Amino acid sequence: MRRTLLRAVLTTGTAFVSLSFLGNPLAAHEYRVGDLAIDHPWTRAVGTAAPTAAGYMVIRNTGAAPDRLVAAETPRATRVELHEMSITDGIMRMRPIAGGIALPAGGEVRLAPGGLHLMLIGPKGGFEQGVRVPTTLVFERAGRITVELAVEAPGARGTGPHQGH
Ligand SMILES: [Cu+2]
Repeated sequence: MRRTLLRAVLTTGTAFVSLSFLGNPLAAHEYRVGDLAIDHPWTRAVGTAAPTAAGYMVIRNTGAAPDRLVAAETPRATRVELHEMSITDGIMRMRPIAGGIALPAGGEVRLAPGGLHLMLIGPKGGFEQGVRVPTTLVFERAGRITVELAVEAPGARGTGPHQGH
């Protein structure tokens, strides 16, 4: 009886893992490290000649202390910078954020098109829609975690705040 139950649990676990890899790349995926929850990291498909690609996600700090995203890296790009977009004299520009991206205690920070983002400089080999790009995030307090950026369509704008939950 107990053995059967254990087998059922194991089978269910295996099925879940398989689905998360074979399933819709648009499906939400979430990671936790320390007090941080990282929701649906994603990027857009780019060709092999693309000079850059951008990474987006929502980071929730469920803890009582502020944290900070200080760096990111991936084997699939030459380097990763943390960028913000701003409109100066009617022109949209992006620039590296000095000191990283602040994550206030109890707050939610959205990296999204038109705002904060990871800038992957020199993506290697292009990103094909449907694959995933492993990317390591480095936080001041919570430490490091490797997430997978889901590669979405070239024109993807991202999902709404709670779509897919
Ligand atoms: Cu940028």
